[in-house]
Amino acid sequence: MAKKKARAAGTTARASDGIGIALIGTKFMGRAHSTGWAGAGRFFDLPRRPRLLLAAGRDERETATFARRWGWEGATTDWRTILADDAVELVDVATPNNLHAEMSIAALEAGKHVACEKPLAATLDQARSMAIAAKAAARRGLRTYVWFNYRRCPAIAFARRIVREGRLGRLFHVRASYLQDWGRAGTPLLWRFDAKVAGSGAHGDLNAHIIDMARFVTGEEFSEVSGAIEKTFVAERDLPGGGGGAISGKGGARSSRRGRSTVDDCVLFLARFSGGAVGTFEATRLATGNQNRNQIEVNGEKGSLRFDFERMNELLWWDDTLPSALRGWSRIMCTNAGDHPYAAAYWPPAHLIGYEHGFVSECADIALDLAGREPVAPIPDFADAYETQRVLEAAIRSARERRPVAIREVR
Ligand code: NAI
Ligand code: SOE
Repeated sequence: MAKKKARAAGTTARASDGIGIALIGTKFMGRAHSTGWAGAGRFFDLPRRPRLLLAAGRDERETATFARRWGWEGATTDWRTILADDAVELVDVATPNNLHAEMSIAALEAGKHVACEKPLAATLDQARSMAIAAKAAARRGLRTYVWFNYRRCPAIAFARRIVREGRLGRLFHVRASYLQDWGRAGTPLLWRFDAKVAGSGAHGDLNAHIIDMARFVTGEEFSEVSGAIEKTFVAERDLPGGGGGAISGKGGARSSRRGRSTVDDCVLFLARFSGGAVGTFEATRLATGNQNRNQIEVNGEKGSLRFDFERMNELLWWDDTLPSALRGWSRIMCTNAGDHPYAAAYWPPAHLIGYEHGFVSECADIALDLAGREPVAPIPDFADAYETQRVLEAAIRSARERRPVAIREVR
């Protein structure tokens, strides 16, 4: 069935039908990206709308059901099928981290643009090979994108604008943490706890986001990482008995057997930035009571910014240039069309947006970029995400070798 459906999609598509997208991976991110591709052409005025051509998964019935429900024209259980389909212009990689390199490089070699999930790869070597392949493919006009979706929260894109306008002045501190608590002992040994598949635990999963956010908001690069701690608290977990793709393992049966977790539960580190600021970073899956608290605060000589994804529509702002009697944290609702990035595409002021809108905005930005137009906020390509991967690697070296690691050491 797989090959037949793929061919059918390929022979009927024309360029005017839209940007032909094929998705690999049909669970959490598969759903988020499907929402994004479908919503982009509705909320945004795009030169060419994405066309949801093919979804690739592993289980035939499940993938076909997913494709029908989430609006894909065809389904396949062999992701390589999509590489030969001329109607597919962009391959969207939403599979576990160890598959990103193989799938993305194959897609680039087949002449497709690629949008790959974060972290760029499970290992620095894989990430480097992706950056090299992307550079070669760029000479053939191919584009790469990485799904660091929090850049597309209006509050985060607005924070970047405020820093670029010089409203914070010289930057002193970046304080970032990504706190989750689903990694408690009762959670089974999902792929996220297997170093061969995930590369690392909370580190690549969550620090990757806040490293990217810090680079994006400040416009500065990391120059050194030090004082890192890598810790695994839950060394053994029940093996999943099949099913259950959610990060919590919900819905999955358990086996009575246990296996070893080979990843960190948390990684903390200190950082220095190219512009002179210093930073602290923390990623954990065991911050009991914090379910998805992705936070960043930046302190400068003229003011400060604070963001917490659990209140994603808001940016907190302290203006230190005001008379002292008037100073205080202002809560800016980042929903005003004309004032705040992306807001014009959605609802009237204070009619809030949610998690999925970050993906809609990212898909719209990709469509704009493919049409040669300026995205609302810059999208990281493989070269950019490789810089984030180097910082991840530096932190691990700092933790294991108990020393400061200059980013220039990590190539
Ligand atoms: P998941 O476990 O929910 O789904 C993974 C999907 O990949 C499943 O559909 C599975 O069948 C498929 N898959 C695995 N091996 C495959 C193969 N050989 N061929 C075809 N399909 C295959 O995982 P989730 O949460 O969707 O994560 C996927 C990626 O997205 C990871 O890299 C993760 O780090 C990233 N992610 C990013 C998020 C973000 O905020 N940008 C949020 C959640 C995940
Ligand atoms: C699980 O920790 C997870 O889904 C990550 O994989 C995502 O990148 C993060 O945005 C939300 O949490």
